[in-house]
Parts: sequence; structure tokens; C-alpha cells
Amino acid sequence: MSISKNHPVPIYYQLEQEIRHRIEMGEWKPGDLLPSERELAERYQISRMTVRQALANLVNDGLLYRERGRGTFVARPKIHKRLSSLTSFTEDMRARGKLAGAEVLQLKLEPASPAVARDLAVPAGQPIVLVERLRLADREPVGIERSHLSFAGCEAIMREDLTGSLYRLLKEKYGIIPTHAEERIEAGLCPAREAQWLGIHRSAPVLLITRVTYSQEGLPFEYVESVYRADRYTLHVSLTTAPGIS
Ligand code: 16G
Repeated sequence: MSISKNHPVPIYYQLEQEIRHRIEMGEWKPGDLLPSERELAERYQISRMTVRQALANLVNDGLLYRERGRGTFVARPKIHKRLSSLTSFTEDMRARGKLAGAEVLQLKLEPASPAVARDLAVPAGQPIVLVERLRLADREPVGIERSHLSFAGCEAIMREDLTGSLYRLLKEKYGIIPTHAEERIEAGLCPAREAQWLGIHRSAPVLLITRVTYSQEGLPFEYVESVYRADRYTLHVSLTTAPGIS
């Protein structure tokens, strides 16, 4: 591929496409160091400013990352989480060909705070289960999920092995089928404690997702607060035009 200066497509965009192509073809692999700005400018006979713009766009898109003093590298592909279907972490990972894992950070019975009690439709102060887990994709920490669980006999879950799929356990052993969820997604900066577990800088960008999950009976059984590494996650939504809008 070459870059044409007489083309209506801007030169920085042509360079972006060229780099994307090399990454897609596997010519440049995750972790590879890209040629320097100067080398790229010379190779394609374009200005360093143009190279800088193309690289900055690819860094913003998460395809490349920079390390101060070392250069620009090819990033690992992110985990795509579809927002249109109710899935578990394990299912999301399986769909990506990754091995899901969990490390239990906290497991206890605690009185429901007024906010959690409202979402779980229980009286404030009622003992509910708190399970906080570090979630792993191919053994790499990608998120932390703090689930507040409330259903008849939920204390029994304290004796379970929670390093596998929680949703599968709930389905198979407790007859609770996650059927519907309401989710809220915000951008945030990683708190210090979570940053340590996730192995990222304090205040690195994260996705903060809260979810209330309902069973097949329409009862809320889980209120979860999650922190996912923004450098490892992309949220994916399919959109269709609403009827009546042209
Ligand atoms: C998802 C859910 C979380 C649930 C977990 C169960 C979000 C924001 N969170 O990660 O609520 O507890 O799946 O996964 O999507 P598991 O069955 O693999 O343990």
C-alpha cells in the first residue's frame, strides 16, 4: 500500500488505514514497537505532523499505545462487550476465546444499605451477601465485580466455590435464571485500592457499570458495582432506527 498525495482522502487518514491494515494482517503484532515518527515520515515522504496526527488517532481508538521515552506500540485487541444481551462474564470471555477466572476478594453477610435495599426491594438493614471478585481473562485482571445478592436462602452461597461462573451456579443450584437487567455505565478514574488489584495506575480510566439483575420471576437478586479497565474493554451496541423516525 502506498500513500497518494493527490487523493481526496486526507494523508493522515491514508496512513491510519495503512497501519490498521498491517495490524489486521498480523504483520505488526500486539506489543510490537512501531517505527518512529521520523522513520514513518521518511518512509512515506510525508510530514511528521501528519504522522503524529495519524498515530494520535490510532492511540485514541485503542489500537496503539505510547510509552514515554520508548515509543508507540501495537495494543492488544480489547474485549468487546455487547450491550444488547444479558450475559455473564464467563460467557463474554468464552465468546472472545478467552478463559474466564475469578479471585474472591471479599465474601460476607452485611446489612443492606438504603440504596442497595431499594434496588433489591428488601428492607434496609436486611442481611445480604456481598461477594467481591477480581475477574480474570486468560489470567489477566480486567475488572472487579462487587455483587450484592439477595434471594431466599442466599446465605448458603457463602459456602460455595465462587471462582467459577456465579450465574451458572445460581441457575444450576438455586434455580435463579438471570432474565433481565438494568445497567448504568459511566466513565471514571480508578480508585487506589481497585487500581492495585487491576495492576493499573491509580486514576487510570475505567468503566463503572452498575447492574440490577432480575430472575425469571421478575425479582431483583443482584445489585452489582463493577469496575472494568477501559484499556481492555470496548462496549458494543447495535442500533436500528426507531419506527417513525426518518
Ligand atoms: C457480569 C455481570 C455481573 C455478574 C457476572 C457473572 C456486568 C456489568 N456484570 O459480569 O453482574 O455477576 O457477569 O459472571 O455485566 P459469571 O457467571 O462469569 O460469574
